[in-house]
Amino acid sequence: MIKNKYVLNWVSEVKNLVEPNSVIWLDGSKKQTEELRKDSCKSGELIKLNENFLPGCYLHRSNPNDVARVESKTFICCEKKEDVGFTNNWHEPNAMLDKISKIAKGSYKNRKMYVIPFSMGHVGSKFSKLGIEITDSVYVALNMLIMTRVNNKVYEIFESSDNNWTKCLHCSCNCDEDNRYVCHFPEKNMVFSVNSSYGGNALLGKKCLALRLASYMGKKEGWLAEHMLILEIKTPYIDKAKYICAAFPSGCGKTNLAMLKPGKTFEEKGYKIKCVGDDIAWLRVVSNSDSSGKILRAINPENGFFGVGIGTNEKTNPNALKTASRDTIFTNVAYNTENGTVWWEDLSEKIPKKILDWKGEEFKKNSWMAHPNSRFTSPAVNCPCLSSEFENPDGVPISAVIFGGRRAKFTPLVLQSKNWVHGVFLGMAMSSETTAAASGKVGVLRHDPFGMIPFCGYNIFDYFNHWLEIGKTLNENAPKIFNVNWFRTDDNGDFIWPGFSENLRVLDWIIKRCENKVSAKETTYGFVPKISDLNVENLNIDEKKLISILEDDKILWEKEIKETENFYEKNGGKIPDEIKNYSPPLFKKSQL
Ligand code: SAT
Ligand code: MN
Repeated sequence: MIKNKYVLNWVSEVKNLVEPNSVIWLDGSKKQTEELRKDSCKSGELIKLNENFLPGCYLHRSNPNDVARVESKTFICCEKKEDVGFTNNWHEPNAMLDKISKIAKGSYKNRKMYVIPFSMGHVGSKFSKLGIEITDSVYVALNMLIMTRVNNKVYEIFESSDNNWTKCLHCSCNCDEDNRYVCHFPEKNMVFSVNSSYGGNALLGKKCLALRLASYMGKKEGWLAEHMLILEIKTPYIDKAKYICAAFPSGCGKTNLAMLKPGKTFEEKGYKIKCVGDDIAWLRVVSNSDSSGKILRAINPENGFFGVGIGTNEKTNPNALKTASRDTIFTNVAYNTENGTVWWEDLSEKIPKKILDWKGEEFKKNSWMAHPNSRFTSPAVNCPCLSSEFENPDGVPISAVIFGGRRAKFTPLVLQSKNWVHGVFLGMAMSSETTAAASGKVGVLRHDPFGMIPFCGYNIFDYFNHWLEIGKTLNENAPKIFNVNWFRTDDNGDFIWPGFSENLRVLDWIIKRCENKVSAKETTYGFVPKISDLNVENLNIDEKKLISILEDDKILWEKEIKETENFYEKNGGKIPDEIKNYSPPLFKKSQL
């Protein structure tokens, strides 16, 4: 137990509200975790999988109404409505607190209350933040033990942390969709979530703390919390590893890119990719060790992966499959009853003979066996390509930032911005087709600036200005900014670019650009590769189609710029003047 009086007061306040029959403090120890796993199998919340094939692995089936984030039920509750901007739902904090406290009142009756002190980031690092999650769900508790750092060192550091930590309260209640709320109180440094036990709504260290609240803290304290993977890349032409951050909306392949396994052609040449993070990056401007100005360094605040099952297989992401082969909780995947393992569409060509779908029901034709947003929760240490820098409390130096989205018909395979300001515009202009990670229609094009539309916890126009400010402090050491699009399709609707391990060819060009090892074709709206500079050795791709996705289409950009400008104006804001006045002027009427 922690003796910090602020912690004890809050835990006792929550206990009085939710009225559990017992309180258990989680310490991350093997023994205690094993007890929780046993309890959860007894209660039916988890199913133990075959120890011979999937050691330490479990299957969880959620309530079928609770399978994704619910953006319509996600609120930022702060004093002034204008502080949250048009991308968030706002609510007055005290009224919301009253409303959800009523829902939570007595909801732990006959249940256990798990208290989980955790650290996002390395315990004690200047990058890190502390939190305490209270939950009545053993499933949520076990996921938190994987996704965050929970150990004795966290307990120690809490003793000298006064009130500097985030209160995270989760109540399963009865999973009532109409009374589901995920509420953030930035001014109170608190998250309160009721009636959902799905990852993004219930593992409160993740999207709630590490993105929505952290982005708000970052704005106040001068750093960035981003929906970004972090990868390490070694190439034969540079001695030191380089680090890249990449922002994509949920379900666009961040985990696959972060764990990319180079194909034979590149592996033999000495290319290596290591993973530092697959979903969230916290970035700070720090002095360079050789005192040559300021650089941007990033950590992954998480301690595990919450990856999408469907789409993960030997070809797309063998490293993720290995990562999820032990000590993993699978959620809403199909169950192979013959051998006690799991399955999802595309995992193997053959559908196992005896199989139950994600709801635990018999196979039905034309229906999903695994839910499209089925997930695996695995410890980072399981990852065969985890970077040794994952544990560096000072983070890694970032050379390039990539923005990307799913765009069937627009934005080239890769485009380099002309400078930081133009790069911020590329982040602002990001749009992507929606995926199953959030409830709602899939495949609809929506604006998703910086992949942060569901996660920026404050006014997005202030966020854009914050990015511009960060750029000023970095000056000539600022990472280069790129935009990528793996998802262009031809007239038959087939993907033109093969993606997955072949994306290394694009990363290679990006690193060469950062190292001034290659020139580029300059267009009005950025730099694109000359066809001779993109390594397409052993790649079976139609040259005409390749040329079509390397082209930067001026007319389409002009339409896109106008559309982006209208979108922001319609929502009561504008593109910052600094971007509009950027030379060559992006928004000059004469160009439109
Ligand atoms: O929000 S989750 O953590 O559940 C996954 C995602 O949407 O990125
Ligand atoms: Mn994500």
